[in-house]
Amino acid sequence: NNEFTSFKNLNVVRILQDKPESKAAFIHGRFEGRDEDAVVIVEKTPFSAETIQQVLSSDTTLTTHHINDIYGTYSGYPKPELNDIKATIIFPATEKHIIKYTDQPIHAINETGDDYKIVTLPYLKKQDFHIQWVYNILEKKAETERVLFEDPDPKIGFVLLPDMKWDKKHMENMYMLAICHRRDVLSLRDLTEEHLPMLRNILSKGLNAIKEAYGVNEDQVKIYLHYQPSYYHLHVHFTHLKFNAPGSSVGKAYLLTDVIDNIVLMSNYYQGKTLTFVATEADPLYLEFVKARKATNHD
Ligand code: M7G
Repeated sequence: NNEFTSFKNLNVVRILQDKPESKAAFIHGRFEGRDEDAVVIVEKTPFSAETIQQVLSSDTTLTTHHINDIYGTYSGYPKPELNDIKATIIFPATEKHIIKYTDQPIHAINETGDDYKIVTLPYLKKQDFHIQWVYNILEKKAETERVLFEDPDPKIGFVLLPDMKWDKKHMENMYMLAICHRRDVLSLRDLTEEHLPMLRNILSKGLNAIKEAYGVNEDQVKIYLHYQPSYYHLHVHFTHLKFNAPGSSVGKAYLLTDVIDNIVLMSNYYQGKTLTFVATEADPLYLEFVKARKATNHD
């Protein structure tokens, strides 16, 4: 069983990353009596219109840090139920998960179309990327009640549901995920004009569903693909424009509208284009590139 009701018996092995700016911590832990590793992510949740009034009430006690003229700073202790955190538990976690969440030096890699064929694709083929969770969603074995919209067409259809990064409480961090039904598209690199109907379908029906359900207008949604993704089954991220989601930055996020335009102009654009991605030093794909670059330098 991998559902937990508390952090009872969790021993912290190592803090993988502590990110004060996003008020989050990433922990490698082990549950007593269990052999496998766990990755635990804890984040302080944002304020919302409903909770702010309760936080700013007589139930919140204050202790003073400093007072100088008209300026005062305090620590505040609201009622425990207002101090909720968002916790993500990955259990059992693989070595890859631990690497993914460990703070490390990062490097940019310029992957040409040939690099993809010679280095990346062979590496992907020998990996197990743990996309069972994706198939569980597509086959309605998990998160069924969370699905917001589905187009069941096997060629151009997709499932739209909240990303696990979103708590669904705060519209301004809205984060939805569209997962296509096709299983033969690994990533952005595979896309050609053959996929245009699917991409346009995801764009228009995804935006519609989000507008209807959450009242977020299409000009307030950022829609993009990641390269490299963590999971090699094509999916599209829909986030609130105001939200600086992790991984929404240049060098990782490719706007869906740009992707469609580029393919319209040139069907094999993404097979030829040099794509720059950022990898951590311990990422096995980064190590494959180091090896490959060394080999060509010695030729
Ligand atoms: P990605 O671009 O492959 O990788 O996106 P990233 O994690 O580097 O962004 C995969 C997306 O799927 C991420 O935004 C994850 O938060 C999300 N995700 C991962 N898992 C395992 C789940 C899950 O089990 N359920 C849902 N709903 N989302 C998930």
